[in-house]
Amino acid sequence: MHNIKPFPQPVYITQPLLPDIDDVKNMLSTIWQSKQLTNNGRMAIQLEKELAGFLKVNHLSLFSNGTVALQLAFRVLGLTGEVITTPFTFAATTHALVLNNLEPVFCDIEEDTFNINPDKIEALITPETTAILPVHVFGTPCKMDKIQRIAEKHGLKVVYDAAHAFGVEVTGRSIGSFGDISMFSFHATKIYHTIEGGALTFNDRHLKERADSLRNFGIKSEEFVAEPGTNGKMNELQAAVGILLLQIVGDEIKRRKEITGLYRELLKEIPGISFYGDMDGVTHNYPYFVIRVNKDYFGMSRNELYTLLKGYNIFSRKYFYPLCSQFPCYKNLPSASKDNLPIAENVVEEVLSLPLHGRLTNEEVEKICEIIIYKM
Ligand code: T4K
Repeated sequence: MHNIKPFPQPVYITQPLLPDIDDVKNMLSTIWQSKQLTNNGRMAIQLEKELAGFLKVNHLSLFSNGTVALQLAFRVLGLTGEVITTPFTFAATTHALVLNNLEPVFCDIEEDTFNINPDKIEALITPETTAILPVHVFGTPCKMDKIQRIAEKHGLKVVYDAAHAFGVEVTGRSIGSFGDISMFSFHATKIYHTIEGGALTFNDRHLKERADSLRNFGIKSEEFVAEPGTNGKMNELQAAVGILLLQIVGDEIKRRKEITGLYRELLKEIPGISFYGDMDGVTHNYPYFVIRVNKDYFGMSRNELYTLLKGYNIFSRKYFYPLCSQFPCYKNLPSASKDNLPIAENVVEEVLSLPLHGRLTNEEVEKICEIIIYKM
């Protein structure tokens, strides 16, 4: 009855947004003429300024990637001891803490947003806690007001991992303006990218100055190195791609919104398949389309659906399975116990991210949904 053939070419979870190749060649020729390839060149300075405007933040610093940016954010704030964070995230979030000699303390997540549950943070605070590191998972904003109140009450810093949240706003306010520092990733798999790249955003100018120094070895002048820094600079080629993509990322988000709407429409009445909708007052960016698969009602587990789709050349992803707290390097931490993370442990077995990017056609989305609906 439903004779669906596999896609002739692999359909990946994402495909990078690419600038016009002739525009890239023009940018390259400008860079070639200037001979300035990196170290805070013209392109990087221009992109930093344009991005701060686009993201409506007071101060912004560019980095070679999001992970380095996050590691330096902790250094900028002088964090020590323990940091309360979510286990439901990409490995980089937790690794960035540990690479800075900070101990991750895992807090459970909310059932409806997959973000850190602020109601469970206070019980995890000890005299060693210096900060909270929430993640706006899949671009969904955390409960920033609650988190800020807890942080102020206990004298903690807040660093947001906003890797997925490019362009998200809450009642007109940039997601990057909450907390002490936010980190954005500009990796090729993100809505907006610089091939590899990242940024930190700040309200306090002094924090930006410190971050700028730390990304350039702590060098203040030719003859004065103030502190141990690293090499976290964005080069001119990355920045050039970023300048070009900033001009078209708005259209990418619009198209992703349409595709998300189509997925929601086609999958809305399938028993055992659920997903969340838009939030009131939030400008979303649609980075991932994530479904939750309840085997009892759908008749197939998340893993079985993942394998079924693969047979059709569709490469969905189990983001973020396994939980960071399940990694061999973290599973023995006291906060990594299953009892501490009941919601995260359950959610991570059921989530599946379906292909979503601006080049996906409606026909492709319809076919993906048909395969899911008929479990063919
Ligand atoms: N915090 C959070 C919450 C994050 O999600 C991330 C990164 C970070 C921090 C760290 O930021 P960065 O240091 O990366 O800036 C990808 C990305 O590598 C990673 O940046 C991202 N999160 C994570 C969620 O996804 P993988 O291992 O899933 O990527 P990969 O290579 O399997 O790519 C996925 C699909 O995308 C491929 O099947 C095909 C397609 N693709 C990928 C690349 C790289 C392309 O078509 N072209 C490409 O160039 O990690």
